[in-house]
Amino acid sequence: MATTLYEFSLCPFCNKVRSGLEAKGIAFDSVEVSPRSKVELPELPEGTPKKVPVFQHGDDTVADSTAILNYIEEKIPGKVRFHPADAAVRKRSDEIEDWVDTHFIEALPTVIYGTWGEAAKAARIVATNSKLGGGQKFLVQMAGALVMKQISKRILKRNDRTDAHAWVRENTDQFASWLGDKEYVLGAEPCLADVAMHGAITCVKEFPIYDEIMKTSNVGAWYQRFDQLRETNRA
Ligand SMILES: N[C@@H](CCC(=O)N[C@@H](CS)C(=O)NCC(=O)O)C(=O)O
Repeated sequence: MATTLYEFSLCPFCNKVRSGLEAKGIAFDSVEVSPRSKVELPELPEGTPKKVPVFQHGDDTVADSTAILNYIEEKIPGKVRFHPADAAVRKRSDEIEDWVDTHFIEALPTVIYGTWGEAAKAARIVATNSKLGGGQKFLVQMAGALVMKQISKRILKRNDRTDAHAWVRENTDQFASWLGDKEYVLGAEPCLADVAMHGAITCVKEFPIYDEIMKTSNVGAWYQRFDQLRETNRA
């Protein structure tokens, strides 16, 4: 059965789904979507916003990273299960997954596009992954860096923040305090909250903030542990 993830390389929500699929050992095709036109997207259920990630499995088309991860868990569970059997633990896993979406990911654009160096790097990654010709690629890089830097500024202002890196470090410390000395955030087994946080961090792997996150000792060790699981099970 055809299984396809439609994504942007620098989208944390897409990286969440990718981390889940890889850790479960599910084979899938990846389609990089053009950021403006999004022409590559398949037909979406009525009323669904034209955003990535979109996941197709046979005749099913699912949008929204959380809905996709829940769909995969139920329909194609693969080698590891991420829904805790205990209802209270499951509820906490969903809460932390939601915190990753609304707090951790909210801050990420400011450390991907916040400085000229970061914005130029992000624009380069986007242009490299797109199917544009050389001249167009250059233009996209320049215009992209400019627009992205403005977006980053707006996010900082909206959240009453001035130091992007300190904000992400604070969020990382929050996750670190939930993790404590456990192997995964809610115990010995990984859950959807671990998948979400692993995906979000993977999104910034090419950027300076990644090393800062890895220096938060229990988070660094936890990230490597999940990465190992992903490498072992990857299809
Ligand atoms: N709640 C959605 C958010 C998805 C989302 O915001 N995707 C962004 C990329 S990171 C997007 O497609 N933006 C394009 C647009 O809004 O035009 C999820 O969890 O998947």
